[in-house]
Order: sequence, then C-alpha cells, then structure tokens
Amino acid sequence: MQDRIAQVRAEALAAVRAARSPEELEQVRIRYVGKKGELTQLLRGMGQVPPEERPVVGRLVNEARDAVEAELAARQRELAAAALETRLSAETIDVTLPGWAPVLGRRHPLTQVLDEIKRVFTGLGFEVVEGPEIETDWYNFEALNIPQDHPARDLQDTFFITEDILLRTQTSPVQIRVMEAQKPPVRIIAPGKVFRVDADVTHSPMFHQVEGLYVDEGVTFGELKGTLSIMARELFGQRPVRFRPSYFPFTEPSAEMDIQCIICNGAGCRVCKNEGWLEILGSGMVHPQVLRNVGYDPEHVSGFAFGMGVERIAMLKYGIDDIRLFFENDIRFLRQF
Ligand code: 2U9
Repeated sequence: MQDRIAQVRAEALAAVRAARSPEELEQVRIRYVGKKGELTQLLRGMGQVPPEERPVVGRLVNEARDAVEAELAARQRELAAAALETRLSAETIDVTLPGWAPVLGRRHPLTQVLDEIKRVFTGLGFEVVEGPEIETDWYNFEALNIPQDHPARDLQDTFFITEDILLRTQTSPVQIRVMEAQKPPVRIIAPGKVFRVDADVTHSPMFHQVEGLYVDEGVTFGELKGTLSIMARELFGQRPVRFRPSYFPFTEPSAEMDIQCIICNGAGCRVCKNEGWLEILGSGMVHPQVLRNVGYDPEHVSGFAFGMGVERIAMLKYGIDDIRLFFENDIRFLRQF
C-alpha cells in the first residue's frame, strides 16, 4: 500500500510539471485529487488496510495530496505568468511610429468672408448689430419707404407668415430698430440671414446680407464713396471701382458699386458678361422719409446706407459659380478654403 501511495504521488507530481496549459492542468487535478481521483480513491480504500497500519497510510495519503495540491497551485501561477508574458509581447507598441496628425477644421467660406467684412467696418468705427429674422410689415417695408404696391412686396418675393408677419427680405429692419432706440450718431453694420422666394444657381431662398448705416450731422456722399472704396480694397485688393446711379425706395440718391472684373481685369470675359465690371453692392443716401419714420429730422441729420449679399461677394472672390455649394457642406468643397 505504501509503495502504491509513493508511486501515485510521484506520477501526479510529474504530470503536474508536464502540464502545458491551464486545461491540461485541470485534467491532472481531476485525475489525481478530484472527487474520483486516484489519491481520493486511496483514502476511500482504507477499509481494506489493517487497522494498525491505518494512521501511517492515512498520513501518507494526506501528505501526498497536500504535496500535489501545492504543486498544482505553483504550476498554475507559472502558466498564468507565461500566458501574460505571451500576450504582452504580442501587444507591444512601436513608440517610434509617427502618430496620426489631427485633421484641422476651418471656418465656412461664408463665415470667413463675413468675418473679413466685420473686421473692415469695425476698424472704421462701425458696431455690429443683429435682430430678428421674423419681422412685421412696418419694419421690413413701411418704415423703409417701400409702399404697399411696390414689387418687392409681391407674394412671389416674400415669405409671408400672416398678412402682417413675414421672414425679413433684408436686414434693414435691424437698422430701423436701432434708430428708433437711439439718437445719432449711428454707425452700424447688420449682418444676418434674409429670405426671398427665389432659387437658381445664383439665388437661394435663404442667403446672407451685410447692410450698413451711418447717420449723423453732415454725412456726405463723399464719405459713402470713401468708406465703400476702402472696403472693396480690403476685400478684393487694389483695383478700380466705380459708382453707377441706381434706384432704391429707401435711399436717394442711390448708387451701385462695381469693381473691375477680377478675372479679366476689365478686358471683358464670361464672368463679367463682357462688361469688364462686377457689381458688388447697392448704396445711397438715406431717404428723408426713412429718417422721419424713425423720428429723426432730415433737416439736421443725413446718412448713407449700403447692402451687399455675402454669398455674392464670396462667389466673386473665390470664382464660385453655383450658390448651392455653400449649403451642401460637401467636405471636398469646404476644405479648399
Ligand atoms: C436703412 C436705410 C437704408 C440698405 C441698402 C441696398 C442699397 C442694396 C442689395 C444688395 C444685394 C440687397 O442682398 S441684395 O440683393 N441691397 O442694394 N441696401 S441701400 O439701405 C438702407 C438700409 C437701412 C434704415
């Protein structure tokens, strides 16, 4: 019996050391010290051992069991450490590899042009003011001397919400609100979204305008020309500009401003339709009736005003021929600016 115990003990210890994986080790444990394992069976067979030998045999079996279990635990630690080592060496990171360069975002081209316009005018002492996109008939039309029967009020041009409430077709209502609230001098620009029932490659039902207003005692048309010429030079570089007579209900006299074509330098091309000039904005001296409408006295104060479409300026500046590109957010378009 004692030889048998020694033999099983030696076999079990050898099997533990030979196990190559946690699964193999578990098989060895079951085979020798599990419920039906060989060492467990030896304890159960004590009945056949003569009573005087039982204490010795019992002690030997228990010692063998303890030894095998200690060896099992040690081998399990070894296997776990080896598995960890294998995983870590497979997972090594080459710290000398170049990293991922983060893709830099940029401002939308319309935002860039708008920021540029704001920079020029704030440098000239203008303040930036914003106002509501939903307006009343008074602020969008009546106060601006646009009479009931004016074509700009046509259902085909204006998005009406009710008979009296509408989406503003220009940012001029903002200037009316400022003049109602404060006395001259007023020197402001009003950027923002405007809405018109219109859609083709150069028109969008929503677009952006910047309008400007300077009202004080003795403001002249010469100041209008000087201010807008500076703006054109800042936006498009040094090139000839001209003012052409025009008509707007809210300004008198009125003028549109052209710059020499940035594509052909005046020679005539497809972009300027052989004119040699590109229209960039409308302007004029604020109509006396508009000044009266906000409680100003046109005998004491005068002013100039102007308005431009931000999309149009951006299209001319960057040579873009379809306004829809600004609103589609195609990354291939946007990353060019
Ligand atoms: C007040 C008085 C006068 C703003 C002006 C224009 C001329 C003009 C157009 C440019 C292209 C609109 O976006 S567009 O289609 N605007 O030609 N705007 S004068 O005149 C004002 C504004 C406010 C109180």
